[in-house]
Amino acid sequence: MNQELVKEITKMVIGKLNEETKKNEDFDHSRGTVKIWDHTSSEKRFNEILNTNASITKEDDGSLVKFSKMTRADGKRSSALLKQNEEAAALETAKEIADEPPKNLEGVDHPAKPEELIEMMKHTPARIGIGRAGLRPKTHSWLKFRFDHAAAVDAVYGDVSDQCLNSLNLFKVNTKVTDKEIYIRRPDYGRKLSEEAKQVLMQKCKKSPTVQIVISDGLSSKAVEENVEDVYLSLEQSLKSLNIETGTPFFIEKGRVAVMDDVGELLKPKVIVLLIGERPGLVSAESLSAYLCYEPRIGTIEADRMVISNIHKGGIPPSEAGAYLGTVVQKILKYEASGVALVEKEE
Ligand code: B12
Repeated sequence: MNQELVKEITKMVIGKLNEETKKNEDFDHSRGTVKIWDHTSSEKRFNEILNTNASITKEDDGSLVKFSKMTRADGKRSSALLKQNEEAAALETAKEIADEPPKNLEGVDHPAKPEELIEMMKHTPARIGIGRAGLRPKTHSWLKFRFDHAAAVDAVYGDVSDQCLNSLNLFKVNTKVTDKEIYIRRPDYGRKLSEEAKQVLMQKCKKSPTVQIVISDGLSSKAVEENVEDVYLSLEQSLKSLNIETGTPFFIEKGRVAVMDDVGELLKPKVIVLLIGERPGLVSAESLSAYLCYEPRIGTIEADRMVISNIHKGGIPPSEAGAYLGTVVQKILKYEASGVALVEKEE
């Protein structure tokens, strides 16, 4: 995203948050102050259904799945090209199917209460109101399910590209994990930096910064690829505008949340913000979380961490999340606490 745009959005969000803080001074705190984002991305789609499909009739043009034609310039199909093209075609077809808007009320042939069903569907991206064909799911929902499942597997097993890391000037260090299978079976290894990583961090990073930003692939490299640039740039901007100093950012490959304790022990920051890929679900495989902690050290308890989750284009918009995170850091610094301890001090 354009740097100027990130700056503008950050300014707007911080301004809005400050206004809301002022408004909230008279707020009934027994009702809680957590702001809930509108995280259902399906609303637009359902408004479209409501506007264009008031009669809710079954509409099936019966057309077959289309495969794009792929031939070499000379009209022949080499086996390598064939394989490559078939893979590309399969991916394209899968994408077409997954993106194809549903033709009727998600396949429910005779909904008893269509308005109520639409109302429910508006509130969740979950697979409700998808109908069935006899005992089985309909082809569209089955293919969409397979597509989303494959995206989740790819997100876990994929790697964050060097291009993505270079664009943010991040260098990479490792945990004690050697490969993805071990990463999945041994979360404890992902919570520890490798000996080499410790040396590199000691050489390259600023010591005792106020805020240390760390990025890790965690359980979704796709989440990092898709969102980290916007979150990172707006967070950086937000901290700058709040006059909060930051350390040297870096990327930890195959990390878990609690790896921040090792980083804290080594670099001694006041606050760590760890941007890490969330375990993918079947609604989104590209959701990023920000875990925060005041003075994380070996032995930090989970209750002292906090998380802002669901950062992606269908959830908390990445630029807004970055700006918001800056204000959370400000609060952590003010109370010198995070997690449950922060809530207790605030009361
Ligand atoms: C998996 C998961 C869990 C697992 C974690 C086990 C594991 N090893 O993975 C279990 C079942 C233990 C769990 C427990 C809880 N969870 Co949980 N969890 C998730 C989930 C589905 C994915 C998290 C993830 O991928 N993290 C990234 C990977 C790389 O992290 P990891 O290092 O492998 O595992 C660590 C984190 O998952 C972290 N963690 C997990 N949940 C929470 C919640 C909080 C508040 C914190 C600080 C940390 C934390 O603890 C793990 C061990 O260090 C998210 C949903 C989401 N959209 O993110 C909810 C989610 C993060 N959890 C949530 C909650 C509320 C909790 C609990 C407080 C529930 C409870 N009342 O007990 C506890 C707190 C646990 C803690 N560590 O303090 C909420 C947080 C809401 C918020 N913004 O504060 C989320 C967003 C779910 C939701 N939509 O409500 N959780």
